[in-house]
Amino acid sequence: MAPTNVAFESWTQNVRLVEWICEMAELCEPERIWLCDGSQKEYDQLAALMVESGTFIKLNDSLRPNSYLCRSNPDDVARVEDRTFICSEKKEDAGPTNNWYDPIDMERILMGLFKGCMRGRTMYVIPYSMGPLGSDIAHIGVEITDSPYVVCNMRTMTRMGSAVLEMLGDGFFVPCMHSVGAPLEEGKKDVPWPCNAKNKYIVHFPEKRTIWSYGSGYGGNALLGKKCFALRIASAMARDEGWLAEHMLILGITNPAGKKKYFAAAFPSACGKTNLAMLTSRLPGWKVETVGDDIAWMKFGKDGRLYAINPEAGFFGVAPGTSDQSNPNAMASIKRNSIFTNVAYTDEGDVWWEGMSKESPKHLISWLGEEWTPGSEKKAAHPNARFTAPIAQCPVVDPAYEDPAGVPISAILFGGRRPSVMPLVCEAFNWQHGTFFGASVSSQTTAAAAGAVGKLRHDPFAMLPFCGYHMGDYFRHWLAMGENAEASKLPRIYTVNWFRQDNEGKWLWPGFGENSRILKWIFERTDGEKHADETPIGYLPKEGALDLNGLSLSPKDLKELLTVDKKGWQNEIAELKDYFTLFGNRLPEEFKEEVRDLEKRLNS
Ligand code: SAT
Ligand code: MN
Repeated sequence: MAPTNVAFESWTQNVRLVEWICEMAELCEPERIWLCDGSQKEYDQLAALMVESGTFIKLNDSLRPNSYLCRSNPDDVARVEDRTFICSEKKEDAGPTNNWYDPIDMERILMGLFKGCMRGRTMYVIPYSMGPLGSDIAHIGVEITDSPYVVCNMRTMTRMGSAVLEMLGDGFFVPCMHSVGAPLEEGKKDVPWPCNAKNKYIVHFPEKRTIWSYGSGYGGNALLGKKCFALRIASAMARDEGWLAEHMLILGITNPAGKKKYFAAAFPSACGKTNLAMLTSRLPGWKVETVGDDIAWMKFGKDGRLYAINPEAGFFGVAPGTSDQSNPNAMASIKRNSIFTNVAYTDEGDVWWEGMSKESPKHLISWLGEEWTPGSEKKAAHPNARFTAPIAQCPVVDPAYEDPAGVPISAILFGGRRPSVMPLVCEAFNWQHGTFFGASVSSQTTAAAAGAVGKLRHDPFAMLPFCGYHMGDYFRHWLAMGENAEASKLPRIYTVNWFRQDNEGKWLWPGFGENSRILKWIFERTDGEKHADETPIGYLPKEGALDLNGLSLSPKDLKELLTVDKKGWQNEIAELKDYFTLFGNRLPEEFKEEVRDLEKRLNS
C-alpha cells in the first residue's frame, strides 16, 4: 500500500477509520497517503504546493495577505443537480424531487470509477467536525480526497484535524469519498484544475450515511461536509433522530435596549443569505451579528426552545455583487486568509469581480485566464465565483457562534427571488401554516447550479437540491417537530421577499441594509407587539408599523409590496395544487387543508 506521512497509530485509534482508509487506498491506488493534522503549517505547505503546480496564484501579500486565486476548469463551475443522486434502498424513499439510483447498481458504477482513480496523486484524509467540537448537535465526518484544493477549503469551512480525531475516539463518523477523477499518468504534467467534467457523480447513500463524489472539484460537489453531509445526509439523520438540518443562515439581532434574539432564514443558493446574515442595520441602535450564512442544525433544548448551531466554520460565499456598499462585513471577512475561485485578477495582484466597484479596473485577467478590459464581451468573474474565508474574520461574528449549546431561535424566515405576488413580509398564523409557507417557496434559479438562470421553480424550504429523502416525508417531519413541541416556545414563521419588481423590472425594495426594517418588525412581533393586520395569506405589517424612517419609498411602491394580490394568489394556489400532486399520498393532509383554507379566505 502507498506510504503515509505519519504512522496510522500515532494519528488515530479508530479501527474502522484505518480499515476504511486502507480499503480506499487499495481501490484508488494513490501514490502516497497524507493524514491531515489541520495545522496552519500543513495548510501553508499545501498552498505552496498548489502555487508550484499552477492551481493557486498567490495574491499580493501587502494587499491581501495569505490569500490565493484559483481558476477552475470552465466545465466545473457549480453544483450539478442532474448528476446528484440519492441511492436509498427503495426508490420511493428518495421521492419525486431527487434523482434516485439503485444502490447496488450505483456501487458497481462507483467501484469502476474509483478503481485506480488516484494513480500518480496523493490521497488526503481529512477528519472534520460539522459544528463546534463537543456540541451534542455536532457530528464528525472524514473526507478522503485527491484534491489539495479541497483540503485547504475544508480547513477553513470546517473544524478539521487532530482535535477532531481526539474527539472522535472510536466513535461514529460519516465516510465521504471524493476524487477529481483524473489519474495522473507517469511522467505527465498535471493541469491546474484536474477534473472529469463529462463524468460527474455526486452520490449519497442515506441509509448507510455515506457519500461518494467523483469528477468535480468545485464547491458543494467536492467540499463534502457542506451540502452532501450537512444537508443531504444530515437531513436523513435528523428525520430519524428528531432534529432539523436546514439550508438556513443564523443571525443575532439586538434592539436599542440591548435585547437580543436569533433568527434563522432559508433562501435558495445565491439569493442573499450571506448578505442578510451580516447585514449592516440602517436603523440606529439595531445590530445584526452572524452565526452562520448557509446551514443550520437545530434541536429542541431542555427548556423546550429550538436551538441552532452553524455546522460550518467558514463562508463559501458568492463573490459577484459583493462590495463595500452591499456587504461591507463580507468585504472585511475576506481581507486575508482567503481563497478566491473564478474571480478576476488585477494588475496589482489582487482580485476583482462584477459589482465590487462602480468602475472596473482598466485591465484584468478574467476567470478564464484571458485578457479583459472594460466593455469586454465576457464577464471578468464567473457569476458563481466564490470566496472561502473563516467566519472568525467577520467583524460582526456573533459571540455565541461557537457555543456548543447553539442559540435559541425566535423566528424562521423563508424566501426566494419572486418578482411578483409574494409580499415583502408576512407572518404565518401558526407552525402548521408556517410549514406550509416553507413548502410553498418558489424562486428564480441562479448560477449556483448548472443550468438556466432566472427560471421560476418550486424550491420547498430552499431544500430542493439538498433534501436527502422524500420531500413529502420531510414536510411531515417539519409538522411533527411542531406537534411535539410546546406551541408558545416554537419560533414564529415568516415569508419574506426582497426581489419584487414593477412592470418595468425595477426593484420595488432596496434590499441589503434596508432589510433591517423588516427584521425589526419581526423582532417586535416575536416580542408580543401587535402591529399587524390579519389577511387571507397571513399577518401583514399594519400601516405605519414598518419603520421606514429615512427611506425614500413611494407610498405606491409600499402598497404594492404589502397588498394581497388576489388574482396573483389565485394563480399561485392553482399552481401550488398542481405542484403538490407530485408528492402523491406522502403529501401531508395538513397541506391540503392549508390550501383549502387559503382559497376560502381569499374568496370570502
Ligand atoms: O453547493 S455550493 O456550496 O457550491 C453552492 C451553493 O449552492 O450554495
Ligand atoms: Mn447554500
